[in-house]
Amino acid sequence: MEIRLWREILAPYELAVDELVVKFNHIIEEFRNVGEYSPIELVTGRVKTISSILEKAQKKNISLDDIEKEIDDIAGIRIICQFVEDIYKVADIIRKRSDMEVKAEQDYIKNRKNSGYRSYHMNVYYDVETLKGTKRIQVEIQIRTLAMNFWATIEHSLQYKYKQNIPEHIRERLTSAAEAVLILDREMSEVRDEIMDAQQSFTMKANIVADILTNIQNLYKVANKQDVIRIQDEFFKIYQEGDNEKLEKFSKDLDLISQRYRAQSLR
Ligand code: 0O2
Repeated sequence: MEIRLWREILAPYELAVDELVVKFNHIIEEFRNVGEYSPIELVTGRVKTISSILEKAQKKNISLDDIEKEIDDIAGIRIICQFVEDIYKVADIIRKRSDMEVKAEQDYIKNRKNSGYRSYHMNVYYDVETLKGTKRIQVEIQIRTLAMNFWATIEHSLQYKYKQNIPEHIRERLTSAAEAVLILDREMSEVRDEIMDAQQSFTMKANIVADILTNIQNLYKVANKQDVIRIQDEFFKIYQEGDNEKLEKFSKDLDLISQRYRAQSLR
């Protein structure tokens, strides 16, 4: 097949990956905007390279005409979570979406592969709009923890280096590293609530401070300058005390002051 034709075939896959990365990043933002912990830590996406598609087709005896039907990971999304529990929450979010239809799921966490590989895979259908109309794209979504991703990335590079024949002594090291990753994920889950609390209060504080600063900035346009400077000084004092409850109360009071000024300026 000509390179030009490959580009045409792969273009809708590029679009699907770009759109999905935006959508998953938006989920992170939605959680953080309401001061909630996001089960998604980060998202990446890629379209398989032509050489990698050809290699897989050859390995699995797939004819060029059947590539789009038979290779379901031409478009790939990787979702990285902090904790194993988050992976199942993300899978639930995906199942409930109306823009993705789940075709298959593989839980390589409960049933890890012989290599030691752990990850949750979801194969979904996703529609993209092109000049030729709607095109249904198969996308593979891999959901894993930061630790699982670390192991899989290194193992994948070694598989590539040794062309699937990793020497026995390295294989043994990888197996024990996989075991260490499993233990690390378990240990982290044990302190999950505490870590989540700390991260949530950090996000909440950041949101409150951002609200206060926006309010102060807007007050400069409508209120007496001396009053705003006084409010600003009060904010710095409370901020330095480091008491989140006081900061929250200050933010609520400031909301009321801002509303009053806004109402006055509309009269
Ligand atoms: P790439 O370069 O990541 O795209 P299979 O026939 O079992 O090898 P299949 O049927 O496509 O593969 O499905 P499977 O097993 O769910 O694997 C899909 C993808 O999961 C792989 O894509 C890898 O990204 C990842 N994966 C699966 N097993 C392993 C493993 O043992 N180690 C690592 N590091 N990753 C794995 P590709 O096409 O292999 O490669």
